Order: sequence, then C-alpha cells, then structure tokens
Amino acid sequence: MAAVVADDTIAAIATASGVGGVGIVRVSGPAAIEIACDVLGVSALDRTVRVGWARDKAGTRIDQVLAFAMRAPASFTGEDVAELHGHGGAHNLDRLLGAVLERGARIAEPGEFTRRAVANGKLDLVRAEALLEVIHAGSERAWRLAQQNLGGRLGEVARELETRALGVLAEIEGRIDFPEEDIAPADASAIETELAAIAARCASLAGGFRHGRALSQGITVALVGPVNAGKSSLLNALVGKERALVAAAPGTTRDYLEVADVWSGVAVTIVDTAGTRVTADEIEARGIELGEQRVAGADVVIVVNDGSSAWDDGSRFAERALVIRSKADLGGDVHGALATSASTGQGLDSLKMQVLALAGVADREGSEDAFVTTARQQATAAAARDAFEAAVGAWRAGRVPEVVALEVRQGVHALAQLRGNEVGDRVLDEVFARFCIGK
Ligand SMILES: Nc1nc2c(ncn2[C@@H]2O[C@H](COP(=O)(O)OP(=O)(O)O)[C@@H](O)[C@H]2O)c(=O)[nH]1
Ligand SMILES: [Mg+2]
Repeated sequence: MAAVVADDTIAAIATASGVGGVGIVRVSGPAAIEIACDVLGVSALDRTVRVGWARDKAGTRIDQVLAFAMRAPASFTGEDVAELHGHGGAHNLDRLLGAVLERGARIAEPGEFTRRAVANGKLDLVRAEALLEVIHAGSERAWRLAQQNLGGRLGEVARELETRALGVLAEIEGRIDFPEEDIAPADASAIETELAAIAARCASLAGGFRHGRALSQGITVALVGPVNAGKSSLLNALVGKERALVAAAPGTTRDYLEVADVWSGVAVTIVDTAGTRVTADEIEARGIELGEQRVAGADVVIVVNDGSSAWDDGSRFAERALVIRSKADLGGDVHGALATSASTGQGLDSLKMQVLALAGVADREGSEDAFVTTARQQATAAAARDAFEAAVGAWRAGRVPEVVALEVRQGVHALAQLRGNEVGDRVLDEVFARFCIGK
C-alpha cells in the first residue's frame, strides 16, 4: 500500500477514561513533535524521555509530564508521533489534550491512529482488527486468538494462499498464450489438485468463523422454560454463585438477568428469563417480552424441562436448542435428554461442553490458529472459497483457460481483500468505527 501522507496532526487521550496513575496524550502527524515541544517549552524532543511542565498557550502550568517523540516512519502510525504522559484523571488529561489542540492538532476520530498505521503500511487490516480484539479480549482464548492474528498469523495464511493461487494462475495463463501446445495430463491434474486444495483451505477459513467469533466475542446462552422449571437454580449452579433469586413461588424471576462467566477459556453470557406463563402483571409481561428479545439473539438456547408439564422439544429454536431435563435428583423420565440437577451438580459439566460445541467452539489443540473473527473477514474468505471452487469446476469441465483464470483472479482478489488490500474507504470506515478514540 502506498504511504499516504496526512497533512493534519491528530491528538487524543490514549488511556482509559477514569482515574489512573498515568494517562497518555498521543499526538501524530507532521506537526506532532513541534506541538509537543511547544507544550513543554523545549526546543527538541526525541526518543529520550524528558520530564517537564506542560503549559497552555497562555503559559499556565497544567501538569508535570514525561514526554518523548518518535520520528516517521519509526512509530506506530508511521508518522511523527509525540507522547505526553501526565497524571491520570479525566480533568487533568482533558487540560493536557486541550493544550495540544489549541496549538493546532485536531481531535482524532475513533481508530484514526490505527487507520493511519494501516495507510502507511505499518500493519495490515487483519492485524488492525486483531489489535481491537486484543484490547477487548474478555477471556484467555479470545486473547490468545487475537494475539495470533495480531502477530500476523491469519494474514500469513491469506498471503500464502494468494501466492499459491498466483502460481496456478501463471500456469493456466500459459495455456492461453500457447494454446497450440498440448498440456500434459500430469500437469492438468496437478493444477486441479492445487486449485482444489486452495479452495478447501478457503472453505475451512470461512467455516471457522463461528469458532473464531465465539472465541473472540464470546457467546450468549439463554435459559428458557416454564416458571419453576429450575432455570434460576441452574444459572446459580452453573456460575457457582447465587446470582438469581430462587423460590418455590412461581414467577420469582420477573425480569431477565444476565451473568457473565468463562467456560473453558470462552466468555459466556448466561441469560435467565422470566418463565413463560400467561400473566396479568404488567411488569412481568414486559420482563417476558425483554427476555424473549434476548433469547432471539442468543447463540444457544437451553430449553429446561422439569418433567412436571408437557415436554418441550425446543424445535422452535431449531439448531440453537439444547434440551435438558432439570431436577434429575427427583427422578422421573428424562426423555433421552441431558439430565441435570442444580441440587447435586449432576450433568452441569456436560451441559457446559454441549453448549460450547453447539456454539461452534472447537476444543482442539491449535484451535486459536488462524481463524477469521469478523464478518468482514468471513465474507472475503467465503468469496475466495466460491471463486476457487468455481475455478476447479470450470477446469474439470474442460472450459477454456480464460474462464478458469478469471475465477482464480477473483479468488486472489478476495484473499487480498481479506488482508485489507484493495478495500475501499467504506470498508475501512466500518472497521475503524468500532475502535475507540485514542487507538
Ligand atoms: N430438587 C430440586 N429442586 C430444584 C432444582 N432446581 C430448582 N429446584 C427448585 O424448584 C423451584 C423453582 O426453581 P427456580 O430456579 O426458581 O425456577 P425458575 O422459575 O425456572 O427460575 C425452587 O423451589 C427450587 O428450589 C433441582 O435441581 N433439584
Ligand atoms: Mg427464575
């Protein structure tokens, strides 16, 4: 990607808002170092840390800070960057930022530092997305996957597939340039094998999205069933804490409740709903409605049967349903479903494993390796898969090489887009809108 030289200088508080020991104001762009020098009243700044008083333009002392600068292109953004490390605290940092802004920097947009880094070729789009995931990682496995992709793992896989595809393309195009030469059957089958292998790898990348997304974003699990089926008790037993109120009186849970937990390194949000029953209570009716909305968006729906009413097979939730029989310690028919008991703990570990499996989480060695984690990445991997599968089909059908080459080129284009090359501003806008200001 060609370096894009931004002509303006951006600034933002790069640390979390709220109270902290230290807070950082980051400045990037052509005037960054000059502005930081002026704030400190020094003539030069480099990678050596300096300590000094930051002052506003009127000369009033703001805060004693540490400051240093990095010259382009040896910085995160690839531009001139200066950092002012002040004391943490929202008001202090606002004043420090203000001192930078009044000297001509403008406030950065969400993700703008990273966007500039991508534009300047410091990291590809997949790594930028991974950076966001590292920051937001809510579980060990989410963090590991994000660090793998930040380290360039997914980008490497895409690049390697692209290189292989370009190799096949050269051979196919050779057939276009020299049509009179007969292609040796061995070469023809080698091309077919290679195209099929590339298509299969793209298919597995695209197919890994559920797993990648589940790891990076976590999953939501909803508990549904009639009042008194034991949903709240199950929630408490699953998370090992008394989070939901449990009572023999039906209708104890009138609202829905969300509890965060981590199962096998995966972030899980469990939603306990007010049981479904016809009610004249307005608040309870509203609670049921809100709960239903959360159920609609859940990755897995645990359908709880306590055996006291008609068996619910959960078929309305299709493949998201995980049907269980609760209160198994009381005995009775389990209808072949997973038997659980909040009282004895029976079946709870199996339940967690089945939930993760249903959500697409693969629990195997290396399952944090090169997975697509965003809808954007998934769409490009799927486009690559479709193009290479079409290429294999066309080659097998003996179509003219031009047709096969066209498909392969589309596949190569999709792989380039996966890495973030050849993507438009609209896609970049979408990716960076998810970032916070200051990153
Ligand atoms: N024996 C037994 N009783 C249970 C179990 N789970 C829940 N209960 C009882 O069933 C009643 C309703 O439980 P609750 O969790 O509030 O049901 P919910 O309305 O579906 O949330 C309470 O009296 C619980 O003590 C269980 O595993 N075994
Ligand atoms: Mg309840």
